Amino acid sequence: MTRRTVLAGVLAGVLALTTGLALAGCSTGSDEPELKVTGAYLPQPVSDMAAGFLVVQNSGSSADRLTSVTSPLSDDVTIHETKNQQMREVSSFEVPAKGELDLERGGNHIMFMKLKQKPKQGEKVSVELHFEKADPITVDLPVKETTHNPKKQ
Ligand SMILES: [Cu+2]
Repeated sequence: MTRRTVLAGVLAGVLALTTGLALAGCSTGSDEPELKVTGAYLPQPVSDMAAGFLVVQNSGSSADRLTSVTSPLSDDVTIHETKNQQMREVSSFEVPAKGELDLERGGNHIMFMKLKQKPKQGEKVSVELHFEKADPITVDLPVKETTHNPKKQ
């Protein structure tokens, strides 16, 4: 081995070491939202409108926002909040860091208007959730009976 190759080897070792440290530092201080969807369902609709419910959990240390929802069920899908028993469209919902966004009966929900067909109990409705930072998430909402409410079971 020449002195030069020894030196190169030492340099490579130092580089590998510092890169390793940088990566370790990155994984502990991640500021990306880390999202997971649970408890999704859609009560069987009784008209040409339907509502969808789910929970978005964020285990990351950075907040995100649900900005829109798309679905093959309808070309008119919006996100609604309910205040004083009146619902209204909102432009986005916060998914707090180390927290969750709850879409539940009587509160925030996904609103499907002008349904292309009426899904029946036992079927599934696919939706794609779009976020400000995180990649879109596709979820299948199982169609439940019209009065289904997991909080009351
Ligand atoms: Cu609504």
